[in-house]
Amino acid sequence: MSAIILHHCHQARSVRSLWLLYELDVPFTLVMHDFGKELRSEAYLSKHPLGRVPCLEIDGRVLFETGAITEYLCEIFDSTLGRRSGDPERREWLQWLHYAETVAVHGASLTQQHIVIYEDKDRSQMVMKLESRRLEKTLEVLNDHLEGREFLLRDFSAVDISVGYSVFVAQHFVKIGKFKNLTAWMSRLHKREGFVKSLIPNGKSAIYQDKFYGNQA
Ligand SMILES: N[C@@H](CCC(=O)N[C@@H](CS)C(=O)NCC(=O)O)C(=O)O
Repeated sequence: MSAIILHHCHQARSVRSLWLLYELDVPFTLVMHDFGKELRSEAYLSKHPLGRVPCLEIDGRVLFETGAITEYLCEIFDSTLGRRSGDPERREWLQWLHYAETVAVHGASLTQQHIVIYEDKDRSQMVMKLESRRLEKTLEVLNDHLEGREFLLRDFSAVDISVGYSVFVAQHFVKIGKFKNLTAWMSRLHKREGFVKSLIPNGKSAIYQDKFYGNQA
């Protein structure tokens, strides 16, 4: 196995890959980037053509997309955090792995509206309202699923990492206090050393410095 390099921005989706690498307890090199122009450098674009994170260098090749990185890492390290083909939870593991992006796209849209767009006049009240509602609905589904459960599947797995990061972002835009199962699950996740370590700033600025509840219906 060749060296593993993870390209990461503080609080970005690459938290998922970082947290997973910590949980897998494998050696890797962390390359931190600022969220912004640094990702558009020629050097970085030669690795990730869209200039996004995460981007994983492994086996001398580049792999991007958090879902693919999660599947690949669980597979090559034969980890119990994954659910291999034949495992009764394989189907659900894949479902929640991809559901993490369903939650994340609403968070990304709200991040764009509240944080990336600087001028109030350029923001859309309609988009903010719609996206907040749609995000809240995705959280309600998780809250229902977590009734009577400690984790999304029979025990802690990589999908708790993937979805957990999405909910970390979501809570900057939606109050999650009313979702009792979800908040209890998030508290359990925050007790994991890998999650705590993956949220350490490491010299780069945070994307989420505020809560933005103002535009909820
Ligand atoms: N579906 C992709 C999304 C990657 C993505 O959009 N990452 C964001 C950070 S959360 C990014 O790098 N944005 C920088 C930009 O768009 O300039 C994944 O899961 O890896």
